[in-house]
Amino acid sequence: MEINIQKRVLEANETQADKNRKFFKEHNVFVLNMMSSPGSGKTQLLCKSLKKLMPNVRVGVIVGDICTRNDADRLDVTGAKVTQINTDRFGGDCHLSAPLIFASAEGLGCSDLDLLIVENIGNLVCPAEFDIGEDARAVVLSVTEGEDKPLKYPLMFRVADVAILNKIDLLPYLDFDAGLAKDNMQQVHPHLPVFEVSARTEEGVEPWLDWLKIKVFEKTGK
Ligand SMILES: Nc1nc2c(ncn2[C@@H]2O[C@H](COP(=O)(O)OP(=O)(O)O)[C@@H](O)[C@H]2O)c(=O)[nH]1
Ligand SMILES: [Mg+2]
Repeated sequence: MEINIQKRVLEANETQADKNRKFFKEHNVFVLNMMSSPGSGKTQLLCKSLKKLMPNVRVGVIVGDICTRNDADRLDVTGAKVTQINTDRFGGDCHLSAPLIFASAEGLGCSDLDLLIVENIGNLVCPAEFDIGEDARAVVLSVTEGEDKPLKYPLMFRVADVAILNKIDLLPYLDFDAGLAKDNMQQVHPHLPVFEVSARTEEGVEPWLDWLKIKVFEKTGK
């Protein structure tokens, strides 16, 4: 007898994700799920973004890694409410699941937030399969990863609502073709908005934050 465990795991996750959506709606908070490979610059981009958003936009962050609270420590200095999830206790899961997000969001407290950002575990594969009840998904690709990654890992780019091409300050030193990377993203997801940024120099960060602020306003009216 064949037991489809993968299907059951995803169904259980989906049930909790629906509860999360209700919880986030009740608290009138917009939830962004940020995903990428390890090292593409999620935490760095968040550090820069939060400094610009706060205190006008009240932001909380749930950050996931298998081990360490390094990223929470980096994000703490922004003044945002931050909580770290480590999955090594749960077998080192490579993604954040809806039940984990619910427990963390309840612990963090959402009633005083406008925006909750989830920095997912670095991985271009599994996080794309797990709905956490978010309002939008952002994928970050950095210019050192290769233009072909959207074609190799299409689901991540298909489920994304926005893409960020990070580390553009390094373009002069690389053969990376930013136009081709963007074309590849839009080949798997037509009309996907793509923002070219450098979390190091902050070039392009404002247009990306304008996109985000509009999304927060559209849901919360704040
Ligand atoms: N040159 C450059 N380096 C960056 C940029 N963004 C992040 N980094 C560096 O890339 C490395 C990984 O960044 P991190 O934020 O930890 O990535 P994460 O694993 O996706 O959270 C760190 O050494 C950052 O300083 C950028 O825009 N330009
Ligand atoms: Mg990080």
